[in-house]
Amino acid sequence: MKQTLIIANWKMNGSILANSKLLIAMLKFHNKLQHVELVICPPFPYLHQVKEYMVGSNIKLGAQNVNENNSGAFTGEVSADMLKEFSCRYVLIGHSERRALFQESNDIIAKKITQAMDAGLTPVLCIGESLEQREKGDAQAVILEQLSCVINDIGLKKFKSVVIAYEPIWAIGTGQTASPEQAQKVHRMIRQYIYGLDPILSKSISILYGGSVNEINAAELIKQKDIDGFLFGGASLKSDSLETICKLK
Ligand code: G2H
Repeated sequence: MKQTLIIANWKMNGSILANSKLLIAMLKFHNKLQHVELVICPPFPYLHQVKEYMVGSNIKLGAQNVNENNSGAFTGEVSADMLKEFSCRYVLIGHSERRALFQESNDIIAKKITQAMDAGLTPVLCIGESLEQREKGDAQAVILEQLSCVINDIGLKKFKSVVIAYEPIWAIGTGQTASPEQAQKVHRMIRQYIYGLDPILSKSISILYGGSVNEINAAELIKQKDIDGFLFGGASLKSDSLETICKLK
């Protein structure tokens, strides 16, 4: 049975005190989770704190970003090897906030994925369309372009270790979630595209949904055939919401 993957993206939130409270709450329920892999992606300065709390638990550590270079004069940046040294297993790559605010192109995203994989991290490739693109009927083309750029760059063999997170930009942090039907339609399209490249991979690859997921809408979303888990932000900062979502399956 494929594990449900639940990834908490804390974004640029938290403090040592707030994180402690959240982590203590998580440690109370983590061992009751079945068939769920829970991953916490804190801001870089808190990786060590989260790592210390997670010792002996099944909760995994992830990062929110990685640089596309190995090492060198890239002030303010963090390499994949550094993340690995801090016990990260996962790294988010190409989140829409990074694409929009930090001008990350599909080419840069492909390079980041290569760096992550070379260091032994599992990349979580974030893709999704804007409201304008959706309204113009371009959503499918945008999503397939985001996917194919990476696959063409890294090759299908490497792509087998990638997790996909579909996050429609219009649903991120807006409180406006895609309906279960809307999300399923896109997830199905993504899986069919992968099927065309590799039928076995289309079954094994995890396709997560993200965008204003909360403890209320998650119940219907997770019932959709092609939704394998969540990447979520706001609700991951509330221990009750996080626990409810983790226990849905
Ligand atoms: C989308 C999501 C986390 P939120 O960015 O990746 O955030 O759940 O707050 O919409």
